[in-house]
Amino acid sequence: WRRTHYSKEVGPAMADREVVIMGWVSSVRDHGNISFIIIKDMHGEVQVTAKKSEVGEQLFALAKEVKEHTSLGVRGKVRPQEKAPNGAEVVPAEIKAFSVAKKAAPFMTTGKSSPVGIDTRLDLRAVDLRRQQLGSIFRIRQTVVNAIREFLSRQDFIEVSTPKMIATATEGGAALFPIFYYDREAFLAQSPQLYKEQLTMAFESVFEIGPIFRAEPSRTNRHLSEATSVDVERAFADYGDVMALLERMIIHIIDSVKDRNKADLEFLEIAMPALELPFPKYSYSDLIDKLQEAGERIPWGDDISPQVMKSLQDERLNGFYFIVDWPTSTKPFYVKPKADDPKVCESFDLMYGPLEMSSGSTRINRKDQLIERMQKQGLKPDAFDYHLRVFDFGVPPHAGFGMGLERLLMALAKIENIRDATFYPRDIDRLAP
Ligand code: ATP
Ligand code: AMO
Repeated sequence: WRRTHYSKEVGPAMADREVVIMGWVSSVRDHGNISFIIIKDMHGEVQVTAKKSEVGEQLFALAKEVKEHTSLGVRGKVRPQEKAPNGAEVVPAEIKAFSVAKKAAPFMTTGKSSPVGIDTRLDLRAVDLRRQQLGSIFRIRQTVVNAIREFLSRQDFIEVSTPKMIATATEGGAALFPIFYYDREAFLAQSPQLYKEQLTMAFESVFEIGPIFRAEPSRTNRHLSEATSVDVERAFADYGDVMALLERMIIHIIDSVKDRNKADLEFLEIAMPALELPFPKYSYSDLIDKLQEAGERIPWGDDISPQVMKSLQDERLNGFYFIVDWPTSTKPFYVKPKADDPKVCESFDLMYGPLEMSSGSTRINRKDQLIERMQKQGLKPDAFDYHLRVFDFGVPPHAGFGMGLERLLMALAKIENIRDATFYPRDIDRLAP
């Protein structure tokens, strides 16, 4: 027994051919003397039609016993059938159940939305992931990841892997997960920041797609304790250069999804946003003025939360846009203050509506300035000796950004809860499955 065909290959053109298909049962419709079994495989669906008068008592009895989620193989003949997916069905000659579903799943895996809460689904995530909606979301994710790799590789970026077990914090505010590292305390990396910066010395242009770990105590729909970050860093560039790179990368991603995920977009009933370059840019200070005019009591120097952004009813703020030139005090120590106005720094956030997608900046590349910024932020330069020592050997001027892959997927696929943009979400309440 070997699979001879996938569901998508079973069409009217295959009439009278014998096939062996394999997959899992997504639905069974029993109409007395005829039973329809819909089998799903990685490419789609195929209908197996067992009519008592055609297949004989024994096989018919077996077909009637098949339960949703059972994984099975069917050998049979293809017959054109307008009412079936792809316009053909398989009349079974033999059915082999590889693994019988023991009981009904606590939720449906057909249909667009699930009637049960997300926690019930996540408790049985692998079954939940059989839903077509999530199938579409993760096929879009696949395109996004491939498009990023293509786009950056074409411009001679080197894909790197940096340590996830590290000795010191990099992202000020975001809390660390401590771990045991032999006889010492260590941490899970909040971002590849310092390593990607160092690697510009050797390779000039680098990127990484990998996990970041953040002990986020809040229960929100946009934070994960383990997220996937797309980190990009480039030598001899400033924040203007990497903003231009980031927006072209977003365009390439969107074009790729439009091109490669037509059926998924149709199923999800969504369209990719229409974009024009360059994306709008608003300075932090201008936005604070606007927010204050709109009645928000937000002082200059505070971070801007999505809740606050929602109070700005400005349609130019619906799609992608940059907020640039943040107060130096709101950003980590490695971000370069502006030479003519050091209260603000050469930094940006890429937003999609009220949601932050990415942040980036021009970095400090002089050792004395970096030490000074560490001290101002209450960090001990000694703890960063492993990092600071490379600055004696010609670290180039450089700039980069980090983009949350799940955040981007939320925006593009219109996902309400970030947990559905990742396979096995981690949050303050969830460490399993
Ligand atoms: P019911 O239980 O609704 O009275 P039935 O026992 O009379 O149905 P059929 O009329 O053969 O059985 O088919 C039941 C349903 O399945 C009908 O809605 C019919 O349109 C549909 N149907 C019949 N044959 C096929 C087929 N080969 N592929 C898909 N759908 C089919
Ligand atoms: P920042 O801390 O802004 O910047 O993170 C970059 C992007 O990562 C995503 N992100 C998250 N997504 C889901 N859950 C989380 N808990 C989470 N935390 C962050 C967001 C965010 O915009 N080193 C800098 C980047 C740089 O300057 O290159 C950094 O980490 O989309």
